[in-house]
Amino acid sequence: MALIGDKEYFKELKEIKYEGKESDNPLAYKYYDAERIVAGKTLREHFKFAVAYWHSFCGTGADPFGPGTQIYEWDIPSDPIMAAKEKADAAFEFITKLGFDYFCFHDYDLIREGSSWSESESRLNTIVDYINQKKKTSGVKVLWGTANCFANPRYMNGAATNPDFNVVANAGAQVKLALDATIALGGENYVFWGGREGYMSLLNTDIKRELDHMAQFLSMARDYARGQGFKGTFFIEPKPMEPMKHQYDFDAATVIGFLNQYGLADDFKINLEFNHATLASHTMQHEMAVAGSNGMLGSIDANRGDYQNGWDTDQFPNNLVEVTEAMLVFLQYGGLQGGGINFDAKIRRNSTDQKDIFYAHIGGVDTFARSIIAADKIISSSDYQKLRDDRYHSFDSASGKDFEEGRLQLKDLFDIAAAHGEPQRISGRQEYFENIVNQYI
Ligand code: XUL
Ligand code: CO
Repeated sequence: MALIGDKEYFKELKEIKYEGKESDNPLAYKYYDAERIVAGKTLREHFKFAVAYWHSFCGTGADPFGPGTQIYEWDIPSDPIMAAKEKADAAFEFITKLGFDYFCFHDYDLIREGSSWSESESRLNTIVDYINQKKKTSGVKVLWGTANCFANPRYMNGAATNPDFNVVANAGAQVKLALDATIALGGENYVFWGGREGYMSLLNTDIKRELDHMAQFLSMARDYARGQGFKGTFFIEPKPMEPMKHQYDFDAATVIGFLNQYGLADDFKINLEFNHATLASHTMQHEMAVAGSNGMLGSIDANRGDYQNGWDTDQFPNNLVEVTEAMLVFLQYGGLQGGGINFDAKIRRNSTDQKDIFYAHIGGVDTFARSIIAADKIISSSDYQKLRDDRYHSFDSASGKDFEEGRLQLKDLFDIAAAHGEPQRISGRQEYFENIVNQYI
């Protein structure tokens, strides 16, 4: 694929191709053959892989103990428009070299925030026009857009849930512009991650009012976007904590309860992230099963946490057992509803070669490809599905079926129990299930 800008940023790298698992080339896909059909769809269609603009083109590796270590040529120009255009050139070069079809962005990943709403609006319009030209020539698309309503100090007490209405109004202004940009870029979805929607201390917080405000705000954003012709899905991205002590979108179950309570469930689904699931003391598989069984499995932010550290390390995924179990749930619920797999992941601070960001994405992509292939084989070739179904066999006929279909009363359970006596012990066979997963990886 031809490069779009005139300047080449990732000079050491060519397009990444599928070479198969026998290849020794570290800059090739070993499992991700985009056109391979698995469970009735190509891998490209299943995954809709996306690059996260913020990690790959903005985050330079800074942490609370020191500045960034990765120097981005495109961020150097002092003119914000020039810097944003160079960043877009670098981004499109990177995305097309990886063979990805999508990217995701926050508003001010695309261009630096202005000093007034009108300046920000005009900057966003300029970069949206520029990116739209690049989209046309490259075929790259927007999986989702979002607003960064957590970095600016004005949001220190929250955005939509801020106790000060003036801040809520500012968050509204920002989300309006981010929706405009997402719609203008043909974004397929729009995400709300409630970065500071929560509390640091309950002593100064009225939870009920804040939740009501959040629902009101989300309804207004939905109505505005629909009025502008946006047909995509809105996703809420759960996270239990960090930066706040407690965040309202704690986990999938909490978000589903909230969406149902406030009548938002028709327009909103869930964007789940591996490291957010583990921060909530869940597994990603758990979060996906909760969302999937409620028809809410919208999109995925792919990464992983660290097994010893508690925080959101956003490492690139490489755990085959974890991702294979997640892909079992993925296939069980028929994939994602409108979303895709966005690598919300960052290379480590000491990964400073240009190639590192390529190795990271290649590894993540191959982990997903290998895992879905394994999960599909587990479902189609092993006893897995039958073993699972058999555990519920007693509900398929007779009294069990009557129970499921609501034809029994509590007194009937008493009579059945009295007539049948103590049930036999039936093994859950967890270790057997675990061995099946390992066998097919
Ligand atoms: C933060 C996080 C965000 C969202 C988008 O933990 O995951 O990057 O995905 O705001
Ligand atoms: Co995320």
